[in-house]
Amino acid sequence: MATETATTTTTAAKATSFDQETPKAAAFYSGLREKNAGPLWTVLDKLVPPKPNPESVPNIWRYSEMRPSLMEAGKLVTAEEAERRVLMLVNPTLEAPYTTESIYAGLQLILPNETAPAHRHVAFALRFIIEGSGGFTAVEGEKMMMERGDVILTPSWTWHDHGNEGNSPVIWLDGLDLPLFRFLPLNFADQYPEKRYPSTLSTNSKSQFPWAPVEKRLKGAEGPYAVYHYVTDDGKALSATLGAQAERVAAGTTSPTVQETGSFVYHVVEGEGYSTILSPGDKSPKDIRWTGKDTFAIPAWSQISHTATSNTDVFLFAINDRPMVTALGLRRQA
Ligand code: GTQ
Repeated sequence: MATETATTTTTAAKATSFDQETPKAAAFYSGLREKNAGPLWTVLDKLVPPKPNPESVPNIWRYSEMRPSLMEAGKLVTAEEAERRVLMLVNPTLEAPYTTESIYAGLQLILPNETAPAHRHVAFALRFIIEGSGGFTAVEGEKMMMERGDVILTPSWTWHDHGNEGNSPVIWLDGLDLPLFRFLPLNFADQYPEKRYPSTLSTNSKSQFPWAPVEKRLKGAEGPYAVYHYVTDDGKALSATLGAQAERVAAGTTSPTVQETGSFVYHVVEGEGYSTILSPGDKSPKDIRWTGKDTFAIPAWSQISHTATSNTDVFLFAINDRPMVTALGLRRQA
């Protein structure tokens, strides 16, 4: 009790010293606003916090809820009209394009015979194919048929269009570094004059990472938990900004708790379970239950573990911001 009283007194005393209510202080602060200036001391603890303080919160977008909305979007607008028919996954405490502070994610739909016209932009994109066959993405002249579980890259400033030559909807998860361009407004984009950029079929593109070899690596790794970090041909992260990883959590087990200076957008490839997330803004951990094809966001510096409740192993895919965090010298792990 004594400690509590002391703390309260200290806080109150501290607040009083910045008191904006006194007419003199209020006049000073509003005078500063007119000069486009402000007193640092009223916000210093927020700007220079003792530990990372993301505003984003853990959130899940269940496929069972998102898929019907995608299908409705499919009736409302064509892929060509929309240019990209995407439902953005917007963090509840933020606005688009923030799925986390650093990662934008969305669910994109292409119906049979549609084309999402060719364009290019500085922003980097990676995609995880969720369902459908006969879909393709053409990247700078390389046409790649999309199969479930593929990761397909659209490097910065490469022409790309998407289409569907099959007879069922094709849906994938988009991951882009769009939030970066809110801080650095340096994104350029270009429309190609034709619907499609000329392309030829490629079956071994460096921009395409099929699921089978990744799954094989994860299954071949010892122990109940394994993580695979996607790398390009020359062993580098998938881009300068965003990267990707896949994980296996053995049936009935919980992965080790990790905490790092980066955020994630997870996608459940297979299995059922839950993630236990203690994000910096929360007092107690949250359990997020998931099943196949669900997508969930995890804020930076969260303590994270995954539990597989299915009687088969769980496979997870995740988009991370590790390349940009590392490049900026900000990478730390607890
Ligand atoms: O497929 O080019 O989700 O440009 C957002 C912006 C997808 C794309 C998105 C884009 C794309």
